[in-house]
Amino acid sequence: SDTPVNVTVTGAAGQIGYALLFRIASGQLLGADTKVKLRLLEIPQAVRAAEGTALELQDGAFPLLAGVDVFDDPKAAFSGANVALLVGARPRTKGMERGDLLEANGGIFKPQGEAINSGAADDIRVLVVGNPANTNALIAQRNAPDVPAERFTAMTRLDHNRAVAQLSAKLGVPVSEISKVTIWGNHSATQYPDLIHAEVAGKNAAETVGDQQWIADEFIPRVAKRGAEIIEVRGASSAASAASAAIDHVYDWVNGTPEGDWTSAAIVSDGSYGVPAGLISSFPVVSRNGRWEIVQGLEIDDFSRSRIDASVAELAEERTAVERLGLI
Ligand code: NAX
Repeated sequence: SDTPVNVTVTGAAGQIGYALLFRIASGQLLGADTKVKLRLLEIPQAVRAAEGTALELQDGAFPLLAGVDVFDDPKAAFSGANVALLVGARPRTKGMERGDLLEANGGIFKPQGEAINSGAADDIRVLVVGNPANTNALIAQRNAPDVPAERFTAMTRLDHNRAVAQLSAKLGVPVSEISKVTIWGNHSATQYPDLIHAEVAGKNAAETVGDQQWIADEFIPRVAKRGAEIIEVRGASSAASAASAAIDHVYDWVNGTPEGDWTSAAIVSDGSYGVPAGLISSFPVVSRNGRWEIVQGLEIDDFSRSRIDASVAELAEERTAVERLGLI
């Protein structure tokens, strides 16, 4: 269509933003037929840097890029937004307790949820990347009561892609032959990367690996702590891989997931798999007709049950904490 889609990106001057914006402008977020208009939100101190990135976006001469605007006011930035990528967040600094972290992020995601509620387009889709992503998404969602709850999601696609890549390396098979991997729960160290239902060239992955010890003691912690490994080796946190996962998440949400496979996304629970309704938790999902659906009917063994429960318990604690802070 010729009408551009409005894509709002927060934290636009950050390192994920820098990797993300050029891929959006090139058409990889929504598809090669869709024009996009970028709306960048930054805090006042970083607006000038975002304006610099906007100049570079102009210099890309992207045929699909219909314009770039920079804002320091959430109300203006989310006005008319069709897609919102909430990347900017308050990082945990030394000596900061979890309660302080949730409170600081509440100060960001509550007003952003309100701004989305009052001014975004009717078809708004929100992906929260900024950590703690699941609970930041919950704060934004609960402060946007007029927007269908299913439009708020948090990113576990990077964890999903990491799990696929680790399995591919272990078995020496291309990533294209791996399907049905799942990330359950919170985007945190408690997440559960699940290979029980995964397939490698159509065969069960866990059986193909044939080494439960490797899955429990190497695969799961490696995926869950990959962010720390990247920081150690690269000297900075994951940025381009996170941007790439955000592109994958929104592309699949809008365009659908391939038949015979699923992916992972944190979406509002409907109570499936014993995850309390209303929590924003990662599930195995497919996208059909522009909506995420939880894959139903998977058998959950005892090992998986205890891992899922532990991560979901952490999400429930975070929800209680933000309730007590009056953020939701
Ligand atoms: P940076 O610190 O490079 O950039 C963050 C940007 O957000 C800064 O430019 C800052 O000025 C801006 N910002 C802060 N508050 C804002 C507000 N209220 N409105 C608009 N902009 C605001 O961080 P970066 O490496 O880009 O990471 C961004 C977030 O992604 C972090 O919270 C990080 O923890 C999270 N991540 C999430 C991942 C996931 O899988 N869900 C993986 C990668 C990443 O760690």
